[in-house]
Amino acid sequence: MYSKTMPTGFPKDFLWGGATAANQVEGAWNVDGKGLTTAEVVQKATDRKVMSMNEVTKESIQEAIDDQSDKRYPKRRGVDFYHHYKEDIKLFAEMGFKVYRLSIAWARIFPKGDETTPNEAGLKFYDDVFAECHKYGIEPLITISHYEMPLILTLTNNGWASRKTIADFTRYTEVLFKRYKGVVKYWLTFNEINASTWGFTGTGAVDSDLNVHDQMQLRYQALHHEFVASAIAVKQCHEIDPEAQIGSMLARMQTYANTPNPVDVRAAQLQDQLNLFFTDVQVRGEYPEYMNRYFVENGIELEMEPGDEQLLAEGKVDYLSFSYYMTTITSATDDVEQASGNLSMGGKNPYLKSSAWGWQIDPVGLRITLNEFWDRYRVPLFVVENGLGAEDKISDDGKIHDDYRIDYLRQHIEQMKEAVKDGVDLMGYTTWGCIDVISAGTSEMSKRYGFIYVDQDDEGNGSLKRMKKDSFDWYKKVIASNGEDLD
Ligand code: BGP
Repeated sequence: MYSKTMPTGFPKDFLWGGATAANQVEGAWNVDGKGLTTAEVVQKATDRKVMSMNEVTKESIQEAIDDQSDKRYPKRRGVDFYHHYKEDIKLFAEMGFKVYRLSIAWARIFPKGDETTPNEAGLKFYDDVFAECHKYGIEPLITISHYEMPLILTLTNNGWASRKTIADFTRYTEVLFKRYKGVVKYWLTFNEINASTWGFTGTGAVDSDLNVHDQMQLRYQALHHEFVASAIAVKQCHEIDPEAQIGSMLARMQTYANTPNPVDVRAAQLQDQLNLFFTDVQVRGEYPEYMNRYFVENGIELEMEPGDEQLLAEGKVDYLSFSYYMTTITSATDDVEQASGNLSMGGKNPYLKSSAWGWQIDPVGLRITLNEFWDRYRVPLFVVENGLGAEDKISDDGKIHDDYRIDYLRQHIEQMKEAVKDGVDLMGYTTWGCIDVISAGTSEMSKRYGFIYVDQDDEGNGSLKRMKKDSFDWYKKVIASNGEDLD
């Protein structure tokens, strides 16, 4: 008699919560010893459909260094979580969060990136934040580098382009694992590590003066340094705090073939491989063969040192986390109308609606991705970003009726539950931007994701007052029912 049964819902210890990132939420960009970061030299986009997060030059960086205001650099102000964290975490607790994903600003701990002793005021701030989380039984899930690094590492090493940055990063991670041993149970090394193929925000390297080939050569070399740094961090974490779990984090770019024509299906398979390359390295511990062909055909020659491959094999992550927002279409020919999406372009899907920023909404795609990841990697999975960016308006009754966000989240939670019934080992779900934050791609405030509205506009005007949206009480119900009551 086959005794295995089908799960009927989320596991009882499912980690419900929400996510933010230091560079988008904290503000306090120049207090308590913190150094300037790469996120704080990026300006707000002039067109909301065009990402500004990678648009930097050596000149624009110098201009930003000389500018001591936050007027043109919204990520310097965030939503002032630095001074509001007790109020914000209390609100997360009111929703019933089991986990809160946040990132540590590397430049609060090592303001210049190359110091040998950390900045105590920075460590103390996160001591206090984690204590506030534990006060409510909320587990912190920490992203060690979320789209930022000390700017000095760009100026001296050109970010991850230089192998020297590995030592700076692993000195930082060792301090974190020792300081927060027994306090932080869940770690992630790099946010959306595949974003390094898109440029500055992932690599911390200025490559605007290079041609496309040289840009990709630099970015894949930078990625190799990040892979090695991540593997060393995984080993450090296992040695310093064996009770903790450390994962990788990918921006999932689920794509479909434009037609059943096998050439389109093959084109989509290659696009999928180019997205899974990162998780293949960090979960399986080695470079996949299909990348050998890709590197040869694109003239990319990676420099590796003896021992690097051994390190990758020893530094495999414990779980795989990812962001999921949208899906795209891939065609072998380029006659497909392009859609705009989370940091990357792709074809338009006639079966899907899009957000106001052109992101194609595809809940079933999340079930597809979860099944594919579980089949491929056999490690626990964690959806650490999912949400709908929208221009929330305060209605005449003074409330924010974000039914559109409830619908988006409900549909994605339904598909996660289907994936759990399919047998996928899913650890948890942290919605992106559980409180309104500055957008990563465009540095807008008006692209809101939160259950909690923050009174601030794109120019930084506002009281920063926090206000519950309709989705706040809805999500509270979802968590209280462990994902059963989604109405
Ligand atoms: C992901 C980032 C998050 C978050 C999210 C939404 O790429 O990891 O930091 O910002 O995208 O993107 P955006 O803020 O551009 O709408």
